[in-house]
Amino acid sequence: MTRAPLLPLLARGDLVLAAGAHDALSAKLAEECGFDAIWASGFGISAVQGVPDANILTLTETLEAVRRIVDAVRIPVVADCDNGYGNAINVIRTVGEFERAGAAGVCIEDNDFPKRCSFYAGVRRDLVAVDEHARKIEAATAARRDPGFAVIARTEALIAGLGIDEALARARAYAAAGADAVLVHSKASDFGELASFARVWDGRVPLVAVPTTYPGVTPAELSGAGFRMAIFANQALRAAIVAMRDALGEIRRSGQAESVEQRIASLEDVYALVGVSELKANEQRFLFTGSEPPRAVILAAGFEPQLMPLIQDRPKTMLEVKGRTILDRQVAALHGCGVRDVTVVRGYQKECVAAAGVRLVDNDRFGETGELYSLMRARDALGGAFLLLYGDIIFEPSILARLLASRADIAVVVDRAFHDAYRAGLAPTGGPFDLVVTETPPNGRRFVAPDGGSRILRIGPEVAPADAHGEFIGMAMFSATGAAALLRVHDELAGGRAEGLERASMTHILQALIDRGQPVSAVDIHQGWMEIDSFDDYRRAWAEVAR
Ligand code: SPV
Ligand code: MG
Repeated sequence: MTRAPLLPLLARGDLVLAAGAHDALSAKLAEECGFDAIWASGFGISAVQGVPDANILTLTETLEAVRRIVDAVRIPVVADCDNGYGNAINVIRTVGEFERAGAAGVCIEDNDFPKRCSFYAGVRRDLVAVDEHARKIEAATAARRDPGFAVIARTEALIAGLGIDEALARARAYAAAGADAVLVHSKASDFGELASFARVWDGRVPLVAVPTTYPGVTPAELSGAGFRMAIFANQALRAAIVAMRDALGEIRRSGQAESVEQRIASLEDVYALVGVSELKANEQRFLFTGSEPPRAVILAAGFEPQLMPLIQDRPKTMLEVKGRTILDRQVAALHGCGVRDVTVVRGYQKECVAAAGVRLVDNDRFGETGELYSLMRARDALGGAFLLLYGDIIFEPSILARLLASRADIAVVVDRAFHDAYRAGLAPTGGPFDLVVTETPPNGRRFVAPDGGSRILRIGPEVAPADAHGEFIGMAMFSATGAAALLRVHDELAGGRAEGLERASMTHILQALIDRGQPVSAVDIHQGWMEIDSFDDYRRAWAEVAR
């Protein structure tokens, strides 16, 4: 059975619009744009190999290209098989190969072997005798396994200057030999020649046109004249040439990619076209055994005016503490725990953010958005288990190791020292702090957390210090399930246009998860970390961090 048949479309009556494709990507774009079918163009497939359209490529090379196109789309693919790669005997193999490759049909033209592209001027142009081509068409119909596999006969009589009578005689002979449709090619600069042909055509099989040299013809004119399919054979290829030349020329002139950044496809666009999300899903399903390290996302986009002028020329994460930036310290700790896939979300003074081996993504709206928005800039890193780190904390690596050992779907590091300090009247000044209430409050001087960690009931700056059982330090881990829950709740809130979502903090989304019944567990620590929120913090960091 032909995978995506063309013949029912041709029988539909209205004009079938087919786009020429030269590879899988151009075919995907044509499908995305809503074309009914793909024309796997010999002209384009040759051009992308840098050779003329003159049977320079072999059957197998073209077949390979067609296979990739067929695999990339769901709509029917018509393979441009030039002259069938030889005589009727060669055609038998040609049809077998292209049918097995999943094409919806083949088009075989009456050019002699080797063919010359219809538009090349000043080249030899010989057609095979009408009877010989009719036998090739008959051989093609005899060779197909599925009667739904389309055999389109193409005559080059008008291209060769043989006139409408010859074109008509040939089209009739090919239809009589069993062709499902006849492509009448013309290189006239308007539709007049083909319209004249169509007027004398008896309509026994549908007609196909390739409006390359007469691009002004309208769909209504084509269908009014009796054409059932229009093939826009090479426009995508020509558009790509202009776009590539333009971008490359500009980059060569300016010496920077920035000059074209706004007019080229985003990387995300490319990822979507090539199915990166499917790749990730498959990795999750088939590769990860559960013991692979998670990815890490460091949020380092924000600007905090109270730290001026300390952060005048760099973001907080790039502040040095005893010769190493905070970011370097974090990345070293992550690497030390085997976490090598690290994404840093930068915003304020983004040009200054640098650390070996990290991937950088931008939140250029850092001034008006919150941590959640920053996190979503790294969305492609959230497809499986991931660690979240605020970019302004210094911590003992053992804390990271404890977090990584958690089996919870969502685990957040909670410093229980806050509770004791507050009780002792030593709670730090400043704030507001990201405080937490757990279901197992610390009880007196000694405390042992339940297996798997205490469940968190409330989290965020709204928790009053007097109620708090600890402080969230800005480190969390999400398993693949936890990450999926986070994205689900985010998308639900985004879909409902939740007010203030763009400004939401991490604790907002954690609380939203808790409110929806998602368990969030505490990994308890007792000190061992610092954040840099003020000059005092920075001074203390210098004083306390060992070299
Ligand atoms: C092709 O795209 O390869 C075609 C159409 O055969 S044309 O180039 O117009 O001949
Ligand atoms: Mg061709």
